[in-house]
Amino acid sequence: EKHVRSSSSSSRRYHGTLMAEEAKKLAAYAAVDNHIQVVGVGSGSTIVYAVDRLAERVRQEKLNIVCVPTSFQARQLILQHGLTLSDLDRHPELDVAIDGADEVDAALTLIKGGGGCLTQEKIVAGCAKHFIVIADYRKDSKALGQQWKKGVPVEVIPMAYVPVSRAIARRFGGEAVLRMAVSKAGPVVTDNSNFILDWKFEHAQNWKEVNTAIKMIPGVVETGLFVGMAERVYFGMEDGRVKTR
Ligand code: ABF
Repeated sequence: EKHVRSSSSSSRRYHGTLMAEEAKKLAAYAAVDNHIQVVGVGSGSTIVYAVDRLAERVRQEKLNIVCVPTSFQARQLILQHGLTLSDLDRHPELDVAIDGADEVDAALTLIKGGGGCLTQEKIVAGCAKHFIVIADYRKDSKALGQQWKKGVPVEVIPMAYVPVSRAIARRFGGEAVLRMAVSKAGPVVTDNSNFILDWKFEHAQNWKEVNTAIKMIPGVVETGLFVGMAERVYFGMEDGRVKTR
């Protein structure tokens, strides 16, 4: 009887414990879902300030943040700031990605990849619920090409850089030039072990179509045209204001 009683009371306790555990789990999940932010961290010189600010807020407000890098540089930044490093395996859905740009037009079409990290930047931005761009006033443009004169970066598989360069020029005009290292000792090699062509286009185009068409050329990994991805851009202005679009 004792055994039965104890078993029934232990089964009640067990049942109670289970309920409590479920309740704990509910509370924990709600907190994590509401408060852990998964943040994509872009590349370049502007993003350094964003990571400074993020790290400051993490310290001050004890924010629970996990960071997914877009490049080796971003990974180093995250680690140097003591932020939690993650990846798309563990966090394939990001709350927000923040990144710089080389040029932003009136429709929020971007040229990116001046730093050579366009492919991972586009992957991470594509996984984010919100993609936010940060730039100084020099990147603000009515139409692509008015401010950024170095062309659209295109990441290519090394063996294909000549045929891809020819195909782009033949089809869209202009010239697609292999990006060389500053030392001129050889081509720039991306984080993905590929080369970069800088396509110096001659006139404005339908960027959505051009982006799709270039991506279809065998050997092209990704283009630095970000069409319909940016949700908002913050420009730091010369007069100390912040302009958003
Ligand atoms: C990356 O860094 C790029 O795609 C872009 O080329 C560059 C912008 O750098 P910065 O913030 O230094 O102008 O975001």
